Amino acid sequence: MATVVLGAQWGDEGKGKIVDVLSEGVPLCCRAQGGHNAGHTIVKNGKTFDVHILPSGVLTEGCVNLIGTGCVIYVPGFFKEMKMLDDHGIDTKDRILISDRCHVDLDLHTKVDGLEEVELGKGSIGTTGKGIGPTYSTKATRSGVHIADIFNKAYFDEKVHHLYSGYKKRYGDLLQYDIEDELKRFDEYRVSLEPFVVDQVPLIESAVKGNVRMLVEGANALMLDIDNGTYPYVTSSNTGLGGIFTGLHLHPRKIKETIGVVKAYTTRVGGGPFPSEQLNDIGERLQQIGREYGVTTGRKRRCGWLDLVVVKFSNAINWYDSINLTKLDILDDFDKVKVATEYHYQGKKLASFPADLHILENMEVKYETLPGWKSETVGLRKYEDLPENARKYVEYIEKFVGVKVKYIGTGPGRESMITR
Ligand code: 2SA
Ligand code: GDP
Ligand code: MG
Repeated sequence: MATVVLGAQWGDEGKGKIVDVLSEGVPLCCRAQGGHNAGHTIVKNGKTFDVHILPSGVLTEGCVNLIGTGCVIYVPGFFKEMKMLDDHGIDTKDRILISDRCHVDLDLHTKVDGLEEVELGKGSIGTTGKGIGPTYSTKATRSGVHIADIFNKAYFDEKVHHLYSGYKKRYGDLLQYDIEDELKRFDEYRVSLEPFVVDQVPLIESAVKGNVRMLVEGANALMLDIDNGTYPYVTSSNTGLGGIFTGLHLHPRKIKETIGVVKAYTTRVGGGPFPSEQLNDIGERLQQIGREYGVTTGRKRRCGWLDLVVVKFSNAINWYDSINLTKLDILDDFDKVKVATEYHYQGKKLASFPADLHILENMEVKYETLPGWKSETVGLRKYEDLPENARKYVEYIEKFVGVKVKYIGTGPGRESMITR
């Protein structure tokens, strides 16, 4: 039976932390989509670990971690993370698996990511620059390379040459890319990658049939979903529940629960609509107190009040059984806290989060104001110990979204968590 952890906003809700906590005693932790654009921070025994492509169950002894078929993988980045863990004395032997159907994110894709962003000019997406969009694009146009191809040198080299010549036609000298250098590196990866690569189909099939407990870690978040997010300001994979089934082929009835991770306020990194963004002192304070910087790029994250229209929308797609409300402690010092509850356009309340960017830009956001709690919640582990107004905030969210807030984060460390 699987527990699925999904981001409910624009990412960086704190999925890494809850996955780390829940992975204790779980034999298999999987990623189903995304690449090394993701940045999941785990704080364990006072040490901070940032993982990008590796699932966040990687610090848990005995937990096998699978990078599933729906993921794209930048091989040098994978080895960099493995080295980081090794440097910290984390034993990953026989605990890391890569599906042979994952697509390979090449340096070529990274270069193209940069060029595409330049082409978009003012309308650029604000990608992480990690080649994610181009890799999923070449997968969809059937010109990409997947992990299995690496092990057939002639075929792999030919496919990369084919990709390169296509891009060269488009970008000419702007594409500063050394194909021989990249192919040479893959001659080494052909050997070093081999022990990690598996056929995921029988693996998942036997795990499902054997009732093996599984934890699935969503990367990015629902509002960045290629189909349901704020298109085109999204990432290039299905970050919602749907991506789990294509990226991992789990049996839908074997999903025990879906946990939506919701930050107690909202952040977004990169371009695109953000209705509850606070381009003022409030936004600055959230950014600073919450230390809101991108884990992959170091960019400052945009900040605003919790947007419950967004959370309700993401719940309508992901069907959360419970919510993990994170970073409640970051609001400790605010006199009052606001939550966005309605969007109005041309005098009418909108029924849901709109697809139309023009409406998103021109609509009015209505807020509910709740009293702050003005006392420290950092490290609290019991719900009863939360100040009354903090509990009211939690219960307001619960009622509005119609989903139980089962876990509440009160600090970055795995121990700073209330479970109800
Ligand atoms: P991409 O690189 O093609 O996936 O970018 C497309 C959009 O998706 C956003 N995106 C993210 N948003 C939040 N967090 C992400 N991971 C890093 C983190 C981000 C970072 O954990 O902090 O370090 O900047 C992530 N990855 C992709 C991206 O900002 C674009 O809006
Ligand atoms: P992810 O991409 O969803 O895994 O989230 P990130 O790791 O990118 O960003 C979340 C940040 O918040 C990390 O630095 C976490 O250590 C931190 N964090 C997670 N939960 C809490 C919490 O409850 N309180 C505080 N103060 N920090 C938290
Ligand atoms: Mg992140």
